[in-house]
Amino acid sequence: MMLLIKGGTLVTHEESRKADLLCDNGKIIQIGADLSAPDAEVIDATGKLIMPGGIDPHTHMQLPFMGTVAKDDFASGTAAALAGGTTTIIDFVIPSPQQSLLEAYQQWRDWSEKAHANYSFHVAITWWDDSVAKEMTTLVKEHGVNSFKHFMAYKNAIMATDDILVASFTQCLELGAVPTVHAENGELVFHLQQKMLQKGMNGPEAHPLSRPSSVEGEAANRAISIAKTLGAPIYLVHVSTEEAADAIRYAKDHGQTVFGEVLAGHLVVDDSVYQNTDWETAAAHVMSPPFRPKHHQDALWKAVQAGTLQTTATDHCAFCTEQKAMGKEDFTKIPNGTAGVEERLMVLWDKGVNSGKITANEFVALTSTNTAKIFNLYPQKGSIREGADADLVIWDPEQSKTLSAKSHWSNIEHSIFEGMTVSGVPVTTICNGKVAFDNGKLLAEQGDGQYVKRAPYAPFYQALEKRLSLAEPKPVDRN
Ligand code: DUC
Ligand code: ZN
Ligand code: ZN
Repeated sequence: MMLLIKGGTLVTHEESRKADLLCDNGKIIQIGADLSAPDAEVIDATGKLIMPGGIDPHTHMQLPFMGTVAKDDFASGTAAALAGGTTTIIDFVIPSPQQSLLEAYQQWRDWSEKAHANYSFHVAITWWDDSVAKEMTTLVKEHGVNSFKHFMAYKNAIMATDDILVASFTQCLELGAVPTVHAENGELVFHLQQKMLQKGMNGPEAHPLSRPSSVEGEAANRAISIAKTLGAPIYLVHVSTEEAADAIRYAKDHGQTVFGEVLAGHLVVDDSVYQNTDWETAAAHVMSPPFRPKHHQDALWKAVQAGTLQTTATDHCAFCTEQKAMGKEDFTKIPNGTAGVEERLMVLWDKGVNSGKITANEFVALTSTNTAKIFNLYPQKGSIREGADADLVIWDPEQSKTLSAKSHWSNIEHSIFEGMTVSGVPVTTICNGKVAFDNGKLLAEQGDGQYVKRAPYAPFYQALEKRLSLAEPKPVDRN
């Protein structure tokens, strides 16, 4: 059925203007003044903003992790996404060490069939041999994967050591895929965790002490240096410290292709949460990297404003109170993860746009367009133009809401944004040309979400190739 949205203001990463919008067959087919279509379902968007649906480049639905499985699966997690105006998530396939990448990818594709919203996958490189390189090629050429993830932390589990980073970044460069990193020095984390436990520090307050900002700074600098040496681009997920943001800014200033992502949580929550005298509340905030002392928030906002960090995400990885209790006697066993896929846009609008830190157009860039560009979904997604996918959010900048686990769609009993009142909320979310969420009601069905293939991103690879060929070493002619 056709969908006609009338009377609203279109807000994209480049402009804001009043226009009607007609969608059919999952696509935007016409944009203009006073459009009419007799058979269409009409939405009155007077006084509202119409923006590209959010794209969350970092979620973990149904992730098997630290001895349990994340509570939000692809059904509940994408329902929460739609409730918050996000129409596409990029989740992570994380093969166990020695597991075939293709086998793990197929497992995640099976799990994600029940998604209400669109989804795509990064694939993690957790081990290395020639078969991994071969399967990366198959994933890029046949399955629409154009990014690979490397955990520099989680020693004795999924940690990618330097030899793996070098081999995998080299293969990414060959394939035109983007290497991404979780930048924390896993050796230091392991060492500091043991030290904390030896001191009798076994509660959640020890978690941030085992992962200080220098642990992230070291790994960020190392990953960026490795990428620089190989001539590969690099994307740092969940940048949470001034040190890592500085490393990205320095590299960009020196001509390197580096991208940085920041989580809504890291922008607004600080490390005082780990001092909460209620164990469950403190443990509910255990995620990695941890929430940081407040001055990092200021540095992150400045990095967002300066363009050092281009994307916002959530790392949505929901563990309930019972699961968190696995670490009651030992903080290193608390499953790492928090939710946020529903709240990201509202938090960023309220703390970013309402406070004057960013414009509405920059909000669109940060929540949708930049991710679409980096991971090669643009302009199909992340834009409002004829021919683009009809993934949209209708936003009421005047409406307020108090965020709470009591009313969120995630399957867990706590929220890192508990009690925060935000102004500016999504009222209707349109996914693949259909109203998927409207005024508190989920209308999408399980399976409505579509798998989104992503081709390798030619433009920045072409630029890199040119740069690399200019820098080709030449032997000295001694004749
Ligand atoms: N950090 C988390 O908090 N959860 C999942 C994985 C990660 O890196
Ligand atoms: Zn991570
Ligand atoms: Zn993550």
